[in-house]
Amino acid sequence: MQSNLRKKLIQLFTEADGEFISGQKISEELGCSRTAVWKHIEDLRKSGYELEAVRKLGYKMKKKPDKISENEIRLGLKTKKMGQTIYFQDAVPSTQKIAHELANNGAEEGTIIVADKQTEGRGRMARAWHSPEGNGIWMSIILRPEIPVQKTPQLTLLAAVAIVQAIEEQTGKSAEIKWPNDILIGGKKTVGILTELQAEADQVHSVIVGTGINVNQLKGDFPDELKETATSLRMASGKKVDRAALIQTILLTFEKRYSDYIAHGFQPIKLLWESYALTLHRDLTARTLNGTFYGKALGIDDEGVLLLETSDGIQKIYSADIEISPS
Ligand code: BT5
Repeated sequence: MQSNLRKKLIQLFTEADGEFISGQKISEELGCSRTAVWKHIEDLRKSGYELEAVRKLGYKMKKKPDKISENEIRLGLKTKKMGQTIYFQDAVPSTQKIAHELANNGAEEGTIIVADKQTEGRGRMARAWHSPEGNGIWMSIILRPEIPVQKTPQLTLLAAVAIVQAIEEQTGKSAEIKWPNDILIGGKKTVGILTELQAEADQVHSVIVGTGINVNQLKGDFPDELKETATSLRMASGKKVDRAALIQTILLTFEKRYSDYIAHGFQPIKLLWESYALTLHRDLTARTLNGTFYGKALGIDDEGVLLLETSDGIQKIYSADIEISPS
């Protein structure tokens, strides 16, 4: 099927929101014969759409396939900038890697790279990120903020706030942020964020915010070493979540928080971040490249740096793995 006809047809069904559309109306909107409409419907069925046909009433869409594609992300996307350029692939080594290449070649701000599966998904410090097919959101967003290099870690906190808000909106589940880059539900890791830079000493060329979200996995889908520490939105909410719709919600909340940030700086993000933070006022261990520190988390400063009250005074933590002591 010509891809723009297919797009139009999916859009019609999406707008109809589960109601019937007559064959006549579809053929008028698509500008093709009723027989051609029937053929297009058959093609959609072959790609996993559940469509019901009833004489005199027409067709209705009962279910979309649980598959993400460029079209699924684009149709119904309400942003002005984020996700206006979409690179979607079924499988990639890492969306971060592709984002770096595209950013180098001048990709515009808001460009997103999404894959159904990553074969070399990565976390911080070259750790592996488990990214199986069909169940998660593995996405990188290219940003080009005009901010000093030392402020870029704030974007990790901004992304965390936007994702928590989108998760709440879409699933009704509240999630908590563990400084700096984890989102947990019920104490288990559901989302990881990896922020990388292309910059010179005094100039940021691009910031690439990678997000890995466990969406529809069940416990058995996680490898043994993650079974006790990780969870998915489906496991937490008891319901399957539409990944394309969640991507759209994330892009919209991200766009809102990002424009707050560009207009008013970090302060509004900091307030929101604190309201979702799991790490505040708790005793914790921070493992950094410069050593391990124990203390109580006092909060974050205006740059997004974690302030830890240790027995030797207040220690600024710029980057670390955090372990929260049982309260
Ligand atoms: C992170 O690193 O949490 C950042 C993860 C970012 C992944 C996204 S996916 C899209 C984009 N493309 C990429 O290649 N990466 C980004 P870190 O804080 O270092 O945590 C890594 C640790 O989390 C691992 O060592 C595991 O213990 C654990 N882990 C790995 N996969 C996981 C998963 N699917 N769910 C929960 N925990 C996981």
